[in-house]
This record gives sequence, C-alpha cells and structure tokens, in this order.
Amino acid sequence: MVEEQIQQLQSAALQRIEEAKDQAALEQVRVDVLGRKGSLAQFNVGKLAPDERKVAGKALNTAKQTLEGAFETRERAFASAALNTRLKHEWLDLTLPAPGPRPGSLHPVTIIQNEIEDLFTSLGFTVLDGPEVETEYHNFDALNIPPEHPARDMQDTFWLANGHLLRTHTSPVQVRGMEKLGPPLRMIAPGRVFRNEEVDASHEHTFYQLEGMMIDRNVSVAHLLYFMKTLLSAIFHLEAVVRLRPGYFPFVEPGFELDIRCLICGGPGCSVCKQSGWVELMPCGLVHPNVLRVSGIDPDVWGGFAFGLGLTRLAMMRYGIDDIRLLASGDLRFLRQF
Ligand code: FA5
Repeated sequence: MVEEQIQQLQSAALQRIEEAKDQAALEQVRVDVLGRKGSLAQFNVGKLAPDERKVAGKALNTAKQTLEGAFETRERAFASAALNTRLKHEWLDLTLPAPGPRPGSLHPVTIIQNEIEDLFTSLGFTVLDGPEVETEYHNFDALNIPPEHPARDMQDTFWLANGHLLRTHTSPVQVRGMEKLGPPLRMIAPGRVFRNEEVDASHEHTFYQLEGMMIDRNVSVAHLLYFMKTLLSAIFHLEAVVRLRPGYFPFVEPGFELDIRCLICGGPGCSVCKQSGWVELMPCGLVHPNVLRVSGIDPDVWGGFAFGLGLTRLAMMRYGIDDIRLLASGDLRFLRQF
C-alpha cells in the first residue's frame, strides 16, 4: 500500500522534473519533493509494521535515488543549453584581418602651424628654422638686449654650462635670417621656446611661438597690421576682435601688443584671460635700427616689421582649450579629438 503511494509520488515528481522550464522551477520541485518538509518526508517508515517497514524503506530509497538522478540530468541539460546560447553570441571570426594600430592625428599646434606656413609661403615668405639651444648673442645681445638690460628678467631661462641657453623666444631666428639672407627679406620661423616660468592655465615653461619678419624699403605699421589681420582671419575664418596697445620690446620701435578678445569666455573673463576678457597673442613692431645695424643692414635704406605670435595660445583660442597644460600632457583622450 505504502509502496504504491511512494511509486505514484515518484512518477508525479518525475513528470514535474521533466516539465520544469528553468533552473529556478527545477529547484522548486526539489524543495517540494526532497525537502525537509517535502512529500517524501511525510512517509514515517518507523511507525509501520516490521514487514511493511522493510518494503516501504526500500521503495523510499529507490525513489530518492531515481529522483536525484533525474534532477541531475535535467540540471546538466539546462547548463548545456545556457552554454550553447552564450557561444552563439560570443563567437569570434579568426579569419578576419586584425584591426591594426589606430590612425594617429596631428597635434593642434602642428595643424595651425601648417596652416600659417601655407598662408605665408603663398604671400612670398620663407619658412626658417633655428636652434632651440641658442647663443646668448642671438637670443639677447643682437636683439638690443645687453646683459644688464631689465628685459632679460622678463624672459628668465635655462642656462647651459657652456654659456648657451634654451631660447626664450623665436626672435633669434630674425637675426639668423638677416645674417644669412640679407634684405629684402620675408620670413616666418615657427618653433619651440622655453622659459623658467610658473605654470598655470595660460603659461607653460615650454611652448610654441611663430616669428614673422619683413624687411624692405618703406615698410610701415600699415603693412604690419595688414599681415596680422590676414593671419588671424585665415585662422579663425572670421574677423577676430583685436586691440592694439603700446608694448615695449627693445628690438622694435614703436612696439605694440596685439590682444585678441578671449574666445574661451567671449569677454566676461575666465582663467585663460586672467579675468580680463583679452588674451595677449602677438607682440609686434617696427624693427629697431640697432637690430638692423648689428646684422649688417643699413637702417637708412631698409626698414621692417616683426611679430612674435604665441602659437600655443592661438591653438587654445581656435579650439577652445581652457588649460594650456593639456597640450603637452600626452593624454590620448585629449589628442584624439583633433
Ligand atoms: C616675445 O617673446 C617677443 N619675442 C615677441 C616679439 C617678436 C615682439 C617680434 C616684437 C617683435 P612675449 O614674451 O610677450 O614676447 O611672448 C610672445 C607671445 O608668446 C605672448 O603674446 C604669448 O602669446 C606667448 N607666451 C609668452 N609666454 C608664454 C607662456 N609662458 N606660455 C605660453 N605662451 C606664452
């Protein structure tokens, strides 16, 4: 009698195991049947008569073993179905060619430098290069800045044991250009310069400038303004708002500072323009007669203009970069945007 009940229970449980849709449903069947309060536990074999006890006990053990086997088989089926689904979605085609290294991109300063070089060569200018390790003579003396001149303090730099220095500006290339090519002369000289400078959002110790110089007969401030405006319109593709104020550099007379309306904040003030709304971009002026004379050019016959563009600052304005330190950070997340 009990044996029959156990067998019925076993077949019902086997059917439920077969019908279980997933692992959770299967677990529920296990609790219902084999759990401490499950259907098999209700058979209290101890209370039966001895001959019945033996038969019932045996049937109970057989049922338990059969069900446990069935649970295991069903569980394995679920696991292998899950694995198959995963493999279907995670396949890899090993015959595809490897993606290879990602294409690189030009640094924003290089992009602008190339554009300015193209513009000025189209206007008849030569692109010159000069050494980053300069002589004191080319960096200072030949530019009308003798040793005791206070203008040297404004461009504190890194001196080498042999008396040479890391150039503080691209202006020494003016001197080299005049020495080598003589007048008439139209040249630009982009390059890296160095200063012993406190670094902040708009100041680096290593940055880029682009020097420009034109020497000819009857060169005036009007020529200077024409070339500077042409340069800024080409870079910004619009007429940038600029202001010209007097500026002092020993190698020009008269000297000017050309500032551009800050394109990061548009005027109200930010950390790049030091809350002033203007960014100092391009000092310039007419070449001082002493500078022409030192390089063997007669100031009574020839005159010229020169400018020193802050190329790094120009890149910041054009691309809306609000911290100069990003440009030399080597951070690929930053560089990949250009
Ligand atoms: C000069 O270096 C002069 N040689 C420029 C010049 C050339 C004047 C020819 C007249 C004739 P200045 O020190 O102001 O000038 O620097 C020129 C530009 O470089 C600045 O307007 C600014 O845009 C940029 N600059 C200067 N210091 C830094 C710095 N620490 N970090 C980034 N940019 C700088």
